[in-house]
Amino acid sequence: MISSRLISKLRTAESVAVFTGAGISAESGVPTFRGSDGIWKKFKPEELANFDSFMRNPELVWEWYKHRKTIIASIQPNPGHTALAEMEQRFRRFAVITQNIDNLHRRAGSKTVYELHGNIERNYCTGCGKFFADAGIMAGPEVPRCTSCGSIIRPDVVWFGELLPAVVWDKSVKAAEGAGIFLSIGTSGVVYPAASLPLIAKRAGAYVVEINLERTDLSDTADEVILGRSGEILPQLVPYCPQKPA
Ligand code: BV8
Ligand code: ZN
Repeated sequence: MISSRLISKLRTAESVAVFTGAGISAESGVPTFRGSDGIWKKFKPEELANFDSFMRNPELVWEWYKHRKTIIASIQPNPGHTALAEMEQRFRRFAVITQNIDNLHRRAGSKTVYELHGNIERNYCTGCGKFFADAGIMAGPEVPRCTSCGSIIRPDVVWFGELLPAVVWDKSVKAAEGAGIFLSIGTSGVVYPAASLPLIAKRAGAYVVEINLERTDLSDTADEVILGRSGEILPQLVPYCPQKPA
């Protein structure tokens, strides 16, 4: 049930920023990090998603990323991703800021997508920075090496202890600060600095709405919390958005 307050905000907003986490991709079949099906449950983030562990045990980390690449290559965006792509057409300014590395927002048709934590479909050499597409990586040896300099190749994702891409972060903060409505969708809000974006939006005057299966650390910041599946809730918002400009 969409509140009358949110309906009136959707009807009049000039700009919308959407912040997504693993939960929006759960209905596509991508396991979340901390939910009951969470992938972190089997491993601790420190063991897998940080540079030192990677250089110490590239076999284990590559096994995990190849497993995830295989899952992501076999799935489709869900109605939650598609609804956001449709909503982007209805507002003057609309940005998706995602923590996800699964590329599903772009595959659903979203144009302005800020990937805070990188993209699992990209890989680069730890020695010379050369980029490598997945095909060669998946078919090659357990730990892929650069064809130019022989160094180990890594996934183009942001690991714990690594800085987020500066330009992407700046654009995400600006989108949060300029938003009339800020939607926080499918995230437990425990990973920083990403999880500071809802508060940044709120302080700048946005109407903050959390859409999540359960309450989280962000719930108290939100003006409104809608509990449920994003794949069911987001399509319900589309009819209340401004009509597509002629
Ligand atoms: C940095 C890429 C600075 C890799 C990821 C102590 C306190 C505060 C911060 C820190 C601290 N110690 C360390 C830090 C910093 C650290 C951090 O925040 N740690 C946390 C764990 C405490 N952050 C960093 O290291 C960041 N860098 O700070 O650098 C710096 C400064 C100077 C010098 C050097 C560095 C980098 C963090 C990036 C880590 N990389 N991913 C990969 O994916 O393999 S994080 C990873 O977690 C993913 O990106 C994921 O998206 C993200 C957050 O998780 P969520 O998306 O929220 O997923 P989760 O499963 O947790 O929640 C899903 C939610 O969806 C649940 O609530 C569930 O109920 C809901 N849900 C499920 N299904 C549905 C649903 N909702 C709706 N519908 C459904 N169907
Ligand atoms: Zn190289």
